[in-house]
Amino acid sequence: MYDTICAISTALGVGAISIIRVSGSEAIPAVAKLFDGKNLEEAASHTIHYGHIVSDGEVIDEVLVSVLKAPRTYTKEDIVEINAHGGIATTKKILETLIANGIRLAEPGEFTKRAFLNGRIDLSQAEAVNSLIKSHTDLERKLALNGISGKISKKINKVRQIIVELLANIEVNIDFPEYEDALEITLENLPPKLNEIKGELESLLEESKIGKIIENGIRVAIVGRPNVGKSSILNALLKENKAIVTDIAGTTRDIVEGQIELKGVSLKFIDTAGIRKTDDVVEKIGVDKSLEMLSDADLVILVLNNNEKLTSDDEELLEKVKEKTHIIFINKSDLPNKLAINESEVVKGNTIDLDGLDSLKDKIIELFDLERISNSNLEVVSTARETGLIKEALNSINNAINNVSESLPVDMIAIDIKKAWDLLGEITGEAYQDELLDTLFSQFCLGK
Ligand SMILES: Nc1nc2c(ncn2[C@@H]2O[C@H](COP(=O)(O)OP(=O)(O)O)[C@@H](O)[C@H]2O)c(=O)[nH]1
Ligand SMILES: [Mg+2]
Repeated sequence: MYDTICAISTALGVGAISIIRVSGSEAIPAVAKLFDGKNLEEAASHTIHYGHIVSDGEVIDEVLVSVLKAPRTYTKEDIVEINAHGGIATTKKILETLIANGIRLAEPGEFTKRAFLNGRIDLSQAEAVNSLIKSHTDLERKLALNGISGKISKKINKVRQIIVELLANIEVNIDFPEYEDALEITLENLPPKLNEIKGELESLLEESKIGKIIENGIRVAIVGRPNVGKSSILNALLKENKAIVTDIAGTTRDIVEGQIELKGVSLKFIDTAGIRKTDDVVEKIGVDKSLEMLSDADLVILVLNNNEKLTSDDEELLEKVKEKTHIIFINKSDLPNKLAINESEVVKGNTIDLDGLDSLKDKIIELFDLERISNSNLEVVSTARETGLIKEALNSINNAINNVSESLPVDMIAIDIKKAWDLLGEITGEAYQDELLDTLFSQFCLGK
């Protein structure tokens, strides 16, 4: 059905082994022509063979070749995988030889795209494959694996099933009014059914917050006036000297970042330049950048100095962080207290004897409910595409509910219900547009 494609499936660099993957009806004969071992065209499926890749009489490498025949393969097509010595030169040479022999270089994600188009996995599962490859934390890995196994698709399909049964009933009422066994859908019995669907969608969205946090991690901006100890706090949290610490105000001018895991969730800390009113052009750029980081962050840690009176810069910052999820950290608790503020929720500590840093982490765990996240079964929607579609479906169901209260005819109300059904179908790829596939798979690695 499709042409035969090839790509390097392992990362291109110095390593023990590289795998060059070929998929399509020409995969086996094409590699057989270049292989001096067993005649691959006669090899049984799911077998592996020792030999050399030879081109124009020249041995290119000593290899192991796997033969995987359709349909029990990743793409549901014939697949040949050449296990070559790693490194750039050999790997590229084998790929070039395949291309010279008429096999087309695959596009990013094209193998997985074929797995989808040939019906082996749905779109939600395909997306999870990409998430798995890109995962950094163990929770991300588990979340993605649940997606690949189809557990998320199953949840979506369950809601679609409820919707389609309702739609079928409405259709029967309209098309066969004389058919008396079918439950008549009326403005009276529609609301409970619509509310059931609404509830299912809302709980998918609620759970997806867990998925979003695991996939994206939490961006934490550490902000405050110069010299309050922001960089010292970053270093203490990361347990390394990443940011430069001096007693000269304005030392941090660029953004310094570092990542740790808390309850399995990735926290990205961003140390920022001290925020204060300044006429220095360069410092001003740093300050503006800090303000930008403050507004983009999922969490803001505002650092104050225990050893100084509150300044007008501090007061402005206290006002600014109110719009954000934030923690106030009063640093330099080892020095005499001169600071007076009437905020109830603060964490106090210092970076000299690392006091208060555990309380700071506990506060983050509490604010983002990380305990619940790390104990979740991780069978949740996580990608922005899927979440967006569920939100749209929920809007349609809410429209339908409004239309019931305005006593619109049932067949009019059915239009929105059908729309929700279609939107959920886009998640699994029941319905899709070519551009969607192009954008989605272009985010994949080459060779996957
Ligand atoms: N006594 C005391 N000094 C600190 C503490 N944290 C940082 N400092 C000092 O305060 C100065 C400014 O620290 P730095 O981390 O560069 O502050 P930043 O400008 O907010 O990034 C440095 O001399 C640090 O050694 C602390 O908890 N106690
Ligand atoms: Mg600093």
